[in-house]
Amino acid sequence: MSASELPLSATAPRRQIVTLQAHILQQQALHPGASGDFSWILSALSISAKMIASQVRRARLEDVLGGVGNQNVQGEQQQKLDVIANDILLRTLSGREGVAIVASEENEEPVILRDEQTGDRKYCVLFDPLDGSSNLDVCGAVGTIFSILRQDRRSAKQEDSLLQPGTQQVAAGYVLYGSSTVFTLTLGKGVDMFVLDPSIGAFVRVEQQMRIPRANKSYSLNEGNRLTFPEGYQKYLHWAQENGYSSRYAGAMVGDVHRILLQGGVFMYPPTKKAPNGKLRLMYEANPMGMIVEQAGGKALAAPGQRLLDVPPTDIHQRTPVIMGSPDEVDHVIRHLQSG
Ligand code: AHM
Ligand code: MG
Repeated sequence: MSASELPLSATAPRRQIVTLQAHILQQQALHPGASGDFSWILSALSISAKMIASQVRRARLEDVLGGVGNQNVQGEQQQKLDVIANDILLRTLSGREGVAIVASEENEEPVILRDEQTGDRKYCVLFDPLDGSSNLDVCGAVGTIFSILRQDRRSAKQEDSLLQPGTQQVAAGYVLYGSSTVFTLTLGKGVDMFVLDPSIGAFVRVEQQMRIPRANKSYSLNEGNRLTFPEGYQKYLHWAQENGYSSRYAGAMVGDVHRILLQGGVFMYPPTKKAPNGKLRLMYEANPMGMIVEQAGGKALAAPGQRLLDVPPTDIHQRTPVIMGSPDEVDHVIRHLQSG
């Protein structure tokens, strides 16, 4: 049978099958001098994601839902799976030579893994092990968020090396444990998305160089706090409701920002009476998600004229207001804040 006689499906070019592992090796090949340290860190994050996904799926069967009875450093109730996910990430990352420091939303102090002051500069990995964990008890979306910085040897204390603005991130990403497990990654040159194929145990690339829609009439914030938002946000909500906007809020930033990346809209966590600086954490949530959104062509701000990635960190657990998403939708919010 000649090629012209084959059915179209047998000859038409199909999308290549590229796993996350292959993608990481392809990226490493673009840097011929690379030691491979960075690739090993990404592979630790991918293994952690598979382990956490499996724990999340089995949570009710294994009776690991609910709180552990402790509060974390943020004064919030720790869920059992917060602790399990944190432990998985600490254990996989601590085995990687390239990691100098890890910092977690769940730990008061960063963990210094390697203290050498000579040799190659290593990396710092910051993460929120299980974002939105209160959704677990109701099978709602939860996720892991991570940010990778280069160690800054000029800092007097090792842990001060973590206090770099979001513009210094060399990579960031999130894993969404939803109806499928999604791994979204930026290495500073666009955003790629992978979905876990449970039958082969590998993340397979489903999107390359993603672009966020320019606009979509959809906003995402906890409207229950509306009466304590600064006036500009209230004006925005009034305007949005008069103009036919929809409201969507998952209660997990990973779920909300994932939807906005694919369908457009704006995600916000404004200052409130209870949380005057906002609730979300700059280093573990705002910066990595902000980098993803910007790399996909969106905008990420803390306030009018204040790009999130430029906010100078003074404390690894500091909080910030967040406005991120489609460029036109973020502009609408900012316009109202400026007039507020
Ligand atoms: P967590 O990291 O302790 O789970 O909290 C962060 C989460 C975000 O994912 C989500 O957007 C927000 O907190 C929800 O908070 P609220 O219940 O105040 O709307
Ligand atoms: Mg969180």
